[in-house]
Amino acid sequence: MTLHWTRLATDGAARRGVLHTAHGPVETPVFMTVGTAGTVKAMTADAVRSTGAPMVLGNTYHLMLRPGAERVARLGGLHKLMDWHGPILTDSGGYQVMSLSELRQMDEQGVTFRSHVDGSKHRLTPERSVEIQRLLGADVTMCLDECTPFPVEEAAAATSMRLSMRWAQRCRDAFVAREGHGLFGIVQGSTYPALRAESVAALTDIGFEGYAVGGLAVGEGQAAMFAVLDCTVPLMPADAPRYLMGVGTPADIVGAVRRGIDMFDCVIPTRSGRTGRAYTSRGVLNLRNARHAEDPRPLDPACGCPACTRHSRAYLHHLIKAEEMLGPMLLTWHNVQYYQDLTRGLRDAISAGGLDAHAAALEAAWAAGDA
Ligand code: PRF
Ligand code: ZN
Repeated sequence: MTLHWTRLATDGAARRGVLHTAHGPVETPVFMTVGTAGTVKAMTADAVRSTGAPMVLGNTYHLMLRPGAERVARLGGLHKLMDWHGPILTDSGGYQVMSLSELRQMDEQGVTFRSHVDGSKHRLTPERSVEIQRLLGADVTMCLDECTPFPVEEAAAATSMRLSMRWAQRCRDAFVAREGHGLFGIVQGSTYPALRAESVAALTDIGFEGYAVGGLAVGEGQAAMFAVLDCTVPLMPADAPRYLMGVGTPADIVGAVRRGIDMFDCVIPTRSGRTGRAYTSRGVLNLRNARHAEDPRPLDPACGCPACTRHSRAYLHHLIKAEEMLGPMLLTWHNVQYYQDLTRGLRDAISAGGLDAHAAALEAAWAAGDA
């Protein structure tokens, strides 16, 4: 059987379920830790596993440029290369081409661009993106799409979305079905409800193992993002997993789960760990701040990670100020742990039928702070 998702419980629009992949089951709602270039930056695979993170994300764009998809395949695939034996979802490259590469040229067939690494010229088509993701060994392959920039006029958003829908059909045709592997379509249409509806209809006509909402978290703000989810998610198939790409803060995740989203990925926990920011049960802390310099308390008393159980805020502050490598390592570890604890709490609350109260308690604790 290809990759599939089973629903275990619901609470309002929120769902708890299990995604069955070639590399094992994944409980949803799930937060996928970002491992862009074949590594969760600043963490070993053992450290990632220790947080309970079940699934990581890799990027077609980065890995095709370096070390190269064929090379990864010759080395035994991304799972082996990373020593990550859980499921891997790979993004298709479309979004990263738009945000990172130079001199992009889009046409009906695909996109040509220059590498941000060495300026070399490359081409991605829907067929090549699917092939690269197969060479990497992805459990979940994403369709090549165009992440429509924001803001955009409705006519331009329609043209862009319809191109992504034609590419989605070509990805479906190119994808070779294998046990426990699946292909996800990506809904586009910017902030226009009619375009989002048209995009969902186009993708469900083609048929995918899962459906992603793309084109959000691009500067529209949380209220506009939730408004898009309110009009889009109810149209998406109830028996397939729903993935909100590139989102988000803890509050974004809670709001999206309450609207029926099952899967997330975002650089926030890893990237902000490298800049000294910690997400905790009492809100966000910036460890660069001098107020932590002699604070003997743990970063988050509710957390079981090494940063919180073995060290003080004072030590973490010192590491960050001194630009010691261990500072970003410990804060990344903590943030990845926090996101896993957050999503586990959401799953348990859905099973117990208490998601509204749980969300209110989380938000009250974030607002209360720790000072
Ligand atoms: N498309 C793809 N990947 C993405 C996005 C998208 O729209 C987003 C949206 N912010 C993040 N990652 N393919
Ligand atoms: Zn911690």
